[in-house]
Amino acid sequence: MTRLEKAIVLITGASSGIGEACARAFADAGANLIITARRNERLEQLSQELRNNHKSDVLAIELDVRDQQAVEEAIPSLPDAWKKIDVLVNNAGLSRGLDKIYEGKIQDWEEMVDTNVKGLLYVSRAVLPGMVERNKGTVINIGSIAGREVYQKGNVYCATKFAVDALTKGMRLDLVDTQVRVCTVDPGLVETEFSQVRFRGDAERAKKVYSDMTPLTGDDVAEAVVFAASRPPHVQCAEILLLPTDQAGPTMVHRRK
Ligand code: NDP
Ligand code: 8X3
Repeated sequence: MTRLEKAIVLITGASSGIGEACARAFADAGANLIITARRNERLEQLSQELRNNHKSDVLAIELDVRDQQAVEEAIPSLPDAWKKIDVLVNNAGLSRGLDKIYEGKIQDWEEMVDTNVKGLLYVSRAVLPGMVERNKGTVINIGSIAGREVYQKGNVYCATKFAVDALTKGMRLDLVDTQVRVCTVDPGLVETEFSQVRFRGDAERAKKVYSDMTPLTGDDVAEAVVFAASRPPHVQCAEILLLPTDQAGPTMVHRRK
């Protein structure tokens, strides 16, 4: 029996990378999962796998976190058995482009701000009142080392992750008189689809980001997320900065060639 046995865990962006790994790790810990993302066919595949390999109940919901109305409708219309969310993992996020700020594409900026900042806010606004009412719950925001230090051409992506850091701290302050806990897990380089999305499918350029070093995997991050969520109720794991051993800062990476 783990502390997460039968807990209801909602993960945004569970169709890939860190979110998908979190779904497996929480299922391993005996939790029931609400997995959300835009690519529904991937969610369905993951649901099948989790139901087959674990004892978890799984609810897959196609949800674009940028769509305020859809988020506002999705949470209250959860089936009764799924309404009492114990853990929210605000993971959905992306980067687009790596450009000097005076050459950046406005559309890329909009997409990052809408997803990483506004999407996190919409989901949190919909889920937190229930946690406050029950005086119980854990919110885990996936920040980044990019939310602690800015790197060249990272400008707007870094700004969105600095915003996640501010929102995490703001949530913790506003919830201090409740038993709701707020945590940020801030990874360094994790090899997922992140760089493919950033470089719009340029697989070669994406691969180079992790070349000649050993990056984190989604599973490494998921382990930290589950650790944070499974502390005893009086323990609030506020921040985890998780770096590859080969990394000491956003651009300080030891490459073996
Ligand atoms: P992936 O690209 O592998 O996964 C991103 C996930 O976010 C996908 O499941 C995607 O699902 C989802 N997503 C993107 N946009 C939306 C949207 N509008 N609505 C709902 N879901 C969305 O990347 P990672 O797993 O690496 O990224 C996960 C988080 O980790 C992000 O917040 C990222 O900023 C952060 N991070 C990543 C690091 C890395 O090096 N990889 C390091 C530090 C932090 P779909 O497209 O199906 O909607
Ligand atoms: C993702 C990590 O350094 O590629 O947040 O921006 S980095």
